[in-house]
Amino acid sequence: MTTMAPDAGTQDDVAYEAQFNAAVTAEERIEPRDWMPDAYRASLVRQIAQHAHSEIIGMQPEANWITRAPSLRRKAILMAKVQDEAGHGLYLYSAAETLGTSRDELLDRLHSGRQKYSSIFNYPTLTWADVGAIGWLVDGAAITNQVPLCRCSYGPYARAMVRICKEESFHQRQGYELLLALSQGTEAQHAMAQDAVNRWWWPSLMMFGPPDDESAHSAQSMAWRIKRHSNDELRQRFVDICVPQADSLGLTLPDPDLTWDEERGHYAFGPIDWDEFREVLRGNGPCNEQRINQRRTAHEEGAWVREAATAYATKQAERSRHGYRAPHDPQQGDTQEEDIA
Ligand code: FAQ
Repeated sequence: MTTMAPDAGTQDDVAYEAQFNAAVTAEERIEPRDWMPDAYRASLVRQIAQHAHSEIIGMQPEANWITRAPSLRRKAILMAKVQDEAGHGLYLYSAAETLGTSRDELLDRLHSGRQKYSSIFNYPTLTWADVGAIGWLVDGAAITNQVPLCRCSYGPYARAMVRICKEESFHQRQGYELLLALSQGTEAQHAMAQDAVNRWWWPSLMMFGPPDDESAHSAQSMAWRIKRHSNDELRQRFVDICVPQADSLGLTLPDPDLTWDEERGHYAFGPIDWDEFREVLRGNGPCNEQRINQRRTAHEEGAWVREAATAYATKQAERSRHGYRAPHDPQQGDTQEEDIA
């Protein structure tokens, strides 16, 4: 889409809104400098920021196991995965910044509890098998939810999602492979894998958000083509994918009501404990306090990095304004080598 934000008085908002709606209907991408309704901008900032917060808070449960990974190979894989999640946070905060909010402001909203992050990251990782269950189920749910976001109407978010989904796919596979190794291992390893799946299954279904009839944003987000499917549709898709995968893993899903519904062509599943979901969102999950405290501490302890990066950027900007690099002056320690280091 090419309609630029209007100069005052050139065209009224009604006409711009009509053009915006036509672009969305025609599956054109909305770009940062295009005109967009304030509510569209606000809803995108809300969703993208909460997604970014989920990625960086989501580093904590698995990072808990990096020092205790059972082999060098597992440790290298897990470190790469956790680093990817930091990267996803970075792409997403950058996408949110294109809508006119700063990363500082978004982090402030997270730290002060004004913005949410995914409920799933408020559960503890009790055993090594939890790393596998997170990869298989949590990343699996994330991919199911996020592949349609690659077609989101807002360009920067959609493009960020393409790369994120590729990486999530690797994450999901490593989790599946880890669980398979445990499931086919000793009796105790199999039991550990089963226990992890039992604990992560229901919270993974909650990741898709409240049921459609309680979802405040779905209808508008789908009309704007931010979301492409409802929460319940994606949840059902995830269940349908997981049932045969659990079978191949030699594990069971902790739901006695899970049965194939011939008529609908989907698996029927038991009731989700939405009271538990609401409690977690209110801050009363098993790890809410620990997660947010650790995040705030990490932010405070990283202040010196932000200050150094800002000082460096200011110095670089100063230099490029003057069009030259300062000559080597050992007294000032102002050398190119130091800059590179
Ligand atoms: N947890 O009206 P809806 C990952 C909130 S990334 C907490 O249905 P919407 C990668 C919702 O925000 C996981 N809050 O909302 C990874 C809203 O609150 P608000 C995150 C939730 O936006 C893997 C209110 O409830 N993924 O896992 C949850 O239409 C492994 C009403 O809900 C994304 O963020 C929840 N589960 O649909 C990282 C994907 N569900 O804003 C590390 C992008 C709902 O009014 C390790 N986001 N809420 O205060 C989305 O697709 C959507 O925003 C939904 C919610 C589907 C999450």
